[in-house]
Amino acid sequence: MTTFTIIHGDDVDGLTCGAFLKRVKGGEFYLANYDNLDNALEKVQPPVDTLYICDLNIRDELEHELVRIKKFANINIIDHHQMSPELLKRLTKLGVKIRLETTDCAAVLVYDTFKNELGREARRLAAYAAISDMFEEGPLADPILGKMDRKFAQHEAQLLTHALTNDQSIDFKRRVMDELSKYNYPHRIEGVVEKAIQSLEEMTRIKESIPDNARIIGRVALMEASGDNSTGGLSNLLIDTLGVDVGISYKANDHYYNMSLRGEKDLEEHLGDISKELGLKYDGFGGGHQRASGIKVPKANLEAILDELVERINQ
Ligand SMILES: [Mn+2]
Repeated sequence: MTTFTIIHGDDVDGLTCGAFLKRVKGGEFYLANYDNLDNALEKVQPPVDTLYICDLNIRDELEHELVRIKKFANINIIDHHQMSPELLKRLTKLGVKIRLETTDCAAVLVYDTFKNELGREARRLAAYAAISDMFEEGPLADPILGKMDRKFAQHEAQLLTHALTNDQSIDFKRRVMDELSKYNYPHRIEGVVEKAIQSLEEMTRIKESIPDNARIIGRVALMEASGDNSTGGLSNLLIDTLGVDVGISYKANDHYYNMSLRGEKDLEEHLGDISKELGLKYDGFGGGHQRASGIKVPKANLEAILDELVERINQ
């Protein structure tokens, strides 16, 4: 069997999916993100006969690649991002095996799928992913965390979260995935503690820069991310620092802007749905969860989509 696995390589949830699949399936791993999933899928060629895709938003535009791959490989999708119901139906009919539950993080779903092979120790890693992805209340995550030393798990999880915020290099992400696949403790993975502290310091500096650089319009704050700063992190800090309901940050990348939207805990609007709709309307794409989503649009459309997002959320 030749297995190829594509995971969301940017965060703890995705890397934990990779760590689990490395243990139970082995094979080759591609650490992708929402932006380059199309490139990742193009890499899947014979003799690969089994493909796993985890923690990545499967968009309608990727369907043709899955149709191509299905001719020579079994496809398994384990995910917690919303997929359009029509696409879900078509892929299922094509024979793609899909486990999609939006109530838990992806690594908890992978854990649940392979728990017999993974063993009890894997629960600890599943907990890190749930904590880091903020899916602790998930119906599968909740009983896992219920028997755990909660603070111990939380601290280990957030060391990983912050270390990955600080270092998004492919070498570091692969190392984290490999060490997690050996069930190592995050604080024992070389560099994790130091990188986590650097990330806290960086977050502090960003918070200090927000009052002079953000625009507040009603319930929304907007700010451009600079340097290597992640847009998701900045959006959270906009809410944290300014007390708005929604933080939106954006960053130029070639001919596009990548945007991250984050919402406060009790937000009623569904940012993933709004992102999907407006992403398409402005010649890009978007999607995600209720309180955390992303959009990619051509550079020229930034102001227009920001205006409409602000208007939509403030209406
Ligand atoms: Mn996730």
